[in-house]
Amino acid sequence: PQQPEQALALLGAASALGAPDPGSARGPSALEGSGLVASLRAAGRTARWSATLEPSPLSDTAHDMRTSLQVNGAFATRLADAIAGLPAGEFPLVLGGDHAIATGTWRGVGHRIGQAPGLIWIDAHLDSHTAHTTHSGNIHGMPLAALLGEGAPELTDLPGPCLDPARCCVVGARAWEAEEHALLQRLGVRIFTMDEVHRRGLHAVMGDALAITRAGGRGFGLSLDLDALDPGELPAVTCPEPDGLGVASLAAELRRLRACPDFVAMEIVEYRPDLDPDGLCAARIVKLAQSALGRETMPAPSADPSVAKVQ
Ligand code: EXY
Ligand code: MN
Ligand code: MN
Ligand code: MN
Repeated sequence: PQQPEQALALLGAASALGAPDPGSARGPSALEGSGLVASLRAAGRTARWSATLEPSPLSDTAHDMRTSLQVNGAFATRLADAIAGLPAGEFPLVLGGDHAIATGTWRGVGHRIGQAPGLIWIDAHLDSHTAHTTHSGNIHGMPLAALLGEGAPELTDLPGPCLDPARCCVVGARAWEAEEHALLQRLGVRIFTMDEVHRRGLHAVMGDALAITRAGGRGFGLSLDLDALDPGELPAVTCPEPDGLGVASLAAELRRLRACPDFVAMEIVEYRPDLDPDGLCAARIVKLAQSALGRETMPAPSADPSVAKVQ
């Protein structure tokens, strides 16, 4: 079945093992508690919360790099397997958790559809360091490099295909280091910086991003790092960067995905419920998910006169 008809399978990935702060580990339970499933059903979709993956308790203490790579890789492997194992007709919506979880999400999606998906990576950052180039030592700054086959075996030796750089792009980047930028340039990954978004407008940029990631019609996904949004509108993230995307303008662009039968999976990461006491960010996250995954309109009332009209 095509995207609008597929049932949504929501999968919590409750790991902050890749981040400098543990707060995003509570993202899945906060979003589940905010009524995300009910909101998606209200937008016309069949939806269920299928599971929440928790890191093993042994893995939540501070680590050296080797251990950090191991525990993040182990969690990503579990996530990839869980995604590959979802019923064939379902659309995975993965809720993080820090962005290191993407290391598993998109390998699992590739395993599931039998080939590498195209990927739109909406993020203030490039997330393309390796263990050798990172300045921070934080694994959530590495997932896109790992998905492209670059970096430590703990993050690259996972089930499912690596991504095709020609069908990947970053949208909204405004903070990066030279090494990771050079890596993406070498691989030919298109980077639509926040400057380019300001110059050309998000609609034109998203049009290009869709053309790149949908090439060949073999399936594409969206990885939404919430720190791509402007911190004035969505501050509850671990690595806020000024001058980001507007929630309303991104939501308008995400509605384009409703019409894409080759849209195969989505993830939303880096939410910090501990920084969102009034739930304002959660409500905006729900709106963004509804924009991407809602149905255009509720089914038209039956033309069959025998069907009672609901008043
Ligand atoms: N490039 C910086 C680092 O490697 O630590 C910042 C990465 C931020 C990662 C967040 C998930 O996008
Ligand atoms: Mn990110
Ligand atoms: Mn298989
Ligand atoms: Mn980011």
